[in-house]
Amino acid sequence: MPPIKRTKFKLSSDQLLEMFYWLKLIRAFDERLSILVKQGKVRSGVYTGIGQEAIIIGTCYGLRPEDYIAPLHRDLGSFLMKGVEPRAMMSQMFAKVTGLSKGRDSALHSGVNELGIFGNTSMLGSNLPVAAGIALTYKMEKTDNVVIAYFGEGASNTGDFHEALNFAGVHQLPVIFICENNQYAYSVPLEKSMAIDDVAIRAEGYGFDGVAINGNDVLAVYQATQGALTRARGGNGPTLIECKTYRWHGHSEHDKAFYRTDEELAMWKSRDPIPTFTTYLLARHVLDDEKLKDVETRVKAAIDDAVEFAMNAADPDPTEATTDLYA
Ligand SMILES: Cc1ncc(C[n+]2csc(CCOP(=O)(O)OP(=O)(O)O)c2C)c(N)n1
Repeated sequence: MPPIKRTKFKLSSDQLLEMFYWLKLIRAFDERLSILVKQGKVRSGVYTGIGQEAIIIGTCYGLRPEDYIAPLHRDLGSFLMKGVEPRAMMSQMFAKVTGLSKGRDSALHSGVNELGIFGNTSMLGSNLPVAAGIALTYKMEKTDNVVIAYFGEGASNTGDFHEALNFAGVHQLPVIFICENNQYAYSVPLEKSMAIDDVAIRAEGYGFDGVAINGNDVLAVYQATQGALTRARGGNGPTLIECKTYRWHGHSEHDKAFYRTDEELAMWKSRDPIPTFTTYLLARHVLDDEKLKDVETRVKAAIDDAVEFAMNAADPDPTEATTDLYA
């Protein structure tokens, strides 16, 4: 088969390789974090998204700097794709002065306004009305920027979720709701928290489209997101995309996840987004052994550098604990 010039998704070989780099980088970032937690070196609570990375690549790839994202605790990779350097992100996990919040929070609640990243709070689902609010601003300012808001299937049972979708539907706002349906809300399996199979159908109740897709397929997520972006930028309102996926680790790194079976985990590991995308790229001659090695070398260098930098960075100065506060 000759090398492809462009896929049906209008992605060039270089762009596909770039997506592959992000996929490998985000997996490596979380895997290293998990090891650092076990070594007792990280001060933050750590919530990895290992197994769910395709959602981040497919939704963040090609976003504009002006587009806002409202990520979840599990979406550290979206910070990287939106432009946060691995050094700063790792420093954040080490609560160092070089981190996003200069060592002031538990790593999960930082945002970066200049990069279009809204810092989430611990109240799950509460980022969604804020995302709708940012989208309202974009509509009022008559820009064609878009907001991408992430939430778990657990959060889709909160009032905030329903208020946000209703408001976005009524006002036809440029927001894309991305459900990371990883089958469990902490230890609660899907069937014990919802009487329906698909979160996606909830969109219909608010007057816009919802679609359920394979969240472990980078290009399926990308394709669905591109359609939603086109609609949102064209003034045609919100979309809900439910990405079916699975988190390989516990809810957090301190959760051993005894509530699920080894067989279930093994089944989902067989749907790992990395080999799926690797096979696709190899079969189309976008990737070969040399390029694969190059990506892996660059990823390892970036993570090693970030860890080294963060570990050697300064702790926050206690006398500055109240600077940057405002009321
Ligand atoms: C409003 C709210 N209720 C309860 C909690 C406690 N809590 C923390 S994580 C979690 C599970 C979240 O599951 P889900 O929304 O599916 O996201 P996931 O962690 O699976 O990505 C819960 C219930 C919370 N943080 N916020």
